[in-house]
Amino acid sequence: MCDVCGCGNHDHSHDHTVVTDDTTRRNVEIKQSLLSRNEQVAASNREHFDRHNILAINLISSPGSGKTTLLEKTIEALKDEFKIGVLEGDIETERDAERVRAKGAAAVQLTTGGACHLEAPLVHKGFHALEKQMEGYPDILFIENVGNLVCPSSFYLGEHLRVVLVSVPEGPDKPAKYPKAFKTSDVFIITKADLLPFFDFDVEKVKEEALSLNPNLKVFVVSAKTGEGLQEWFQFLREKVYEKKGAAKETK
Ligand SMILES: Nc1nc2c(ncn2[C@@H]2O[C@H](COP(=O)(O)OP(=O)(O)OP(=O)(O)O)[C@@H](O)[C@H]2O)c(=O)[nH]1
Ligand SMILES: [Mg+2]
Repeated sequence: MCDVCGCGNHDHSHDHTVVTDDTTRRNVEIKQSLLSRNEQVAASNREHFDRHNILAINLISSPGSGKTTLLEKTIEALKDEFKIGVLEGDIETERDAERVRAKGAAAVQLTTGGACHLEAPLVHKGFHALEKQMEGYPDILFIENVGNLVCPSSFYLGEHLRVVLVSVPEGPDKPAKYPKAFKTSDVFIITKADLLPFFDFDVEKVKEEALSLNPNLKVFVVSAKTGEGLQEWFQFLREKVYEKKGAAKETK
């Protein structure tokens, strides 16, 4: 079992084999070394993105919250304004990459083969494959993490923005139960707003709870089905891309 996340996968880029009598101490050491290796590669990913003026966005949520659907809508809306690249994280299958490619974005599927989160070295490798596919660099890189509200919060990938999504049917208690996902994110998107009439989900209360964990969160309430809130999300992305490109010009 993975000492960091308990995901049952032994195929990480780290060594799980060292277990001595003092198992707890060793587990802590292994965890620290894995995280610090991840941090190093994440920092080099970030430098690479900055060098090429790429806005990198890491999407995290439970399985089925609507990450890929939101990406499909975003690609449809912004593909004529920006070059969009996607790294799709899943345990198995190429399905999400196929879905976003069908909307006109370049995409590389990253399959973890069991691990419940993406790590920076896999993103590094996937991004080089994406560069080849695009024969250049995207303006926006979306990284859709493996569906899971726990482990992805602990692994920085080099992103500029981390976006956490919760869909209405998941219930209103997610910020309180999974605080790290909200504390480490920049944006909180409540998805499937069209389903609000059918669930006990008090949007204002959920927002309040999330903001009490992290007052800097930018919050959106959207429905990919009705289009509610999507224009605000697209405008936010435009501003972030322009901000990034403006900052790059100023430093030249
Ligand atoms: N009613 C409603 N359904 C939605 C909305 N957005 C997504 N869905 C549905 O929710 C289901 C899951 O959506 P996905 O976009 O695949 O979710 P995901 O987060 O990418 O899932 P994983 O990649 O498996 O973690 C699909 O059946 C979507 O059609 C929405 O705004 N409203
Ligand atoms: Mg998906």
